Amino acid sequence: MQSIKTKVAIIGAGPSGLLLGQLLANHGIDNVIIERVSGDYVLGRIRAGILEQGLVDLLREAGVSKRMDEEGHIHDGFAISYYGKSYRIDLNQLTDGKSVMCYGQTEVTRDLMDARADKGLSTYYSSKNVVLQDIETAHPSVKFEHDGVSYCLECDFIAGCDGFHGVSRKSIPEEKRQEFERVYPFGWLGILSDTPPVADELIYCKTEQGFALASMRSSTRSRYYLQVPLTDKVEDWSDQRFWNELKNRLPSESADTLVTGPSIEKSIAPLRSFVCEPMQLGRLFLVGDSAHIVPPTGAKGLNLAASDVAILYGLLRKEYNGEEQNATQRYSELALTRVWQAERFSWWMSNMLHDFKDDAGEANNMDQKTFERFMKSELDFYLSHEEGQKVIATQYVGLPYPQI
Ligand code: FAS
Ligand code: PHB
Repeated sequence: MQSIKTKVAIIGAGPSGLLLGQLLANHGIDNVIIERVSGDYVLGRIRAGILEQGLVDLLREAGVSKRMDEEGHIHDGFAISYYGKSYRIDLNQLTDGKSVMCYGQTEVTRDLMDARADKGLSTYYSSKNVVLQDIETAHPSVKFEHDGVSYCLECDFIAGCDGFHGVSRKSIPEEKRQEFERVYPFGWLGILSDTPPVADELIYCKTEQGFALASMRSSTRSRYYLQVPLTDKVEDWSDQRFWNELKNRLPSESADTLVTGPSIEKSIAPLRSFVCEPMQLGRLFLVGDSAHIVPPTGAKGLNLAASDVAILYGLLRKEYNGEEQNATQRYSELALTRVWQAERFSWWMSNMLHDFKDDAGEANNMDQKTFERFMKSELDFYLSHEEGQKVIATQYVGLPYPQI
């Protein structure tokens, strides 16, 4: 067993782990990342596409924003198409000038990986049998295997950035954590294609046939989603079937101009709302998807991971600078307020924009068609009043990060 030491052990080299590692290293706080899969495998996952200003600012602070600023697209608004009638949510006008950045999570991750490699920081990809030890003591450690060698990484703190299926949350004994969950009775079938986006801004569509989203990665690469039953499999959906159904759900002026082409990625993601409380135990902190999951309807998943990183980074700095003893013990309480705000917004947007009338599951103890009518009226109210649109816009651009 080889013994190695660092200040902060980071489990997971997704956006949470890489961003935290970069910020800490820039501040002279040594850290090591342990990742279960290869870097290429991490980059192969197609996920988020919209960055809140908070995440944009963090990437700039981390010195990892050059390509984002060159290739990303600022979006001042987005559309909600409600049974074919389009409403533009003017983010700029409704939030005193705020906007969002359209730049894929894959690119954010690639930029962070390159920056970490440039700094020569330690990242153990393709690691096995990762075990967290002594998390409730002042000397936690992480056991893992890499390239056939067994290691024990001694550290001051462990940041569990290992996603929903990681080891960190499960390292908190069940009796010391509470889990809150809502699993949605449908999934999102996503397609990536090297075709020009159907519109300059995102279009969220609520239709009789179900939800659809028209998004993008660049002026030549599009990302589209369709609500599909949980029983559907990717192989049930040829590209042609996808494009035909997307045209059924897009507003007519977009359906008429949609440019189709071969999919370069196609997958179905289940939707869930999930929160683990607390987000820490002793010197283990749960960050990003290891602590919470949101349905992607509100574009909050990656952005919520970013605010967790900002909070933990700020508290670790205070503790290492000697500004506040045990500052990190405030992490969970500070993070959870914003987590629940994003969870509620994502749940609310999912309820309003998806079609529930045929789903077998019970929602709010009423039959689905009644629930569907309530949600249809809710969305109609918020779209047809500027105050209502302001409620949507204020949360879509991202609520403020807590003061550390
Ligand atoms: P991640 O899951 O990205 O990263 C965790 C890392 O930990 C992974 O690399 C994993 O391999 C590693 N790991 C796991 N177990 C480990 C172990 N035992 N030891 C070491 N490493 C381990 N968000 C949006 O905003 N918009 C979207 O459209 C969107 N679409 C999504 C689609 C899918 C299919 C999924 C799953 C998520 C989607 N999300 C979306 C949410 C997503 O972007 C997450 O919020 C984001 O990846 C969170 O980043 P991390 O917290 O770093 O977790
Ligand atoms: C995406 O581009 O992948 C995307 C954008 C906004 C969402 C969800 C996904 O709400």
